This record gives sequence, structure tokens and C-alpha cells, in this order.
Amino acid sequence: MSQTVTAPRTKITPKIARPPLWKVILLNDDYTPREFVVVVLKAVFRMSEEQAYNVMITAHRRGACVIAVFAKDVADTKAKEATELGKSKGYPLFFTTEPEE
Ligand code: TYC
Repeated sequence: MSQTVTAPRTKITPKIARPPLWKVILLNDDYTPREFVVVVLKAVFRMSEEQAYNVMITAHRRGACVIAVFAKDVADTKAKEATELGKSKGYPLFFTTEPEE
């Protein structure tokens, strides 16, 4: 019993698919205190005081600010965690996610 093994003539380069990235977006509201927004940004997104202040003030002035990009599950988890922190204090603070183009 003989078998012929033919080596492929073209080399196949495996493509490693990168997970699609999702943006976490902070939305402005009229009720959450500025200092509390800064506390949440530092706690959940590991920002410095300065980074957190700049993101907060951008959302405050423009209505929204992109915080960071993550794999979808990480983005969803962080947005939920940050929104829950606001909710636990009775604030309407809201974080959302959307796919990066
Ligand atoms: N606009 C809020 C205030 O004046 C502060 C704030 C900033 C709230 C950013 C949410 O995403 C936000 N107290």
C-alpha cells in the first residue's frame, strides 16, 4: 500500500484576526457632580487626575467624549461598571459603547 504525499506549492500564511475594537463613550448630563465623574473615570478606566478631568470637561462642554477603545466584552463591562457606580449614588451618569470604524 503506497501513498503519495504532495507538499503544497504555495505557502499559506495564517491571518490572525484582531478582535474588533469598541469605543467607550461618556455622555454629559446636568446632575452628576464633576468631581464624581472624575472619581469614576480614575477608578474604572485607571486614568490620572489630569486625564480624568480633561475627559470629564470635554464631555461637559461637547456632550460626549470617547474615553478609550477595548475588545467588545471589556468595553461593555467597563461601561456597565461605570454606569452602575453613578446609579448607586442616584446619578444619571451614563457610559455607552459603539464599534470603532
Ligand atoms: N454636567 C455636569 C455638571 O455640570 C458634570 C458632568 C460632566 C456630568 C461630564 C457628566 O459626562 C459628564 N455637574
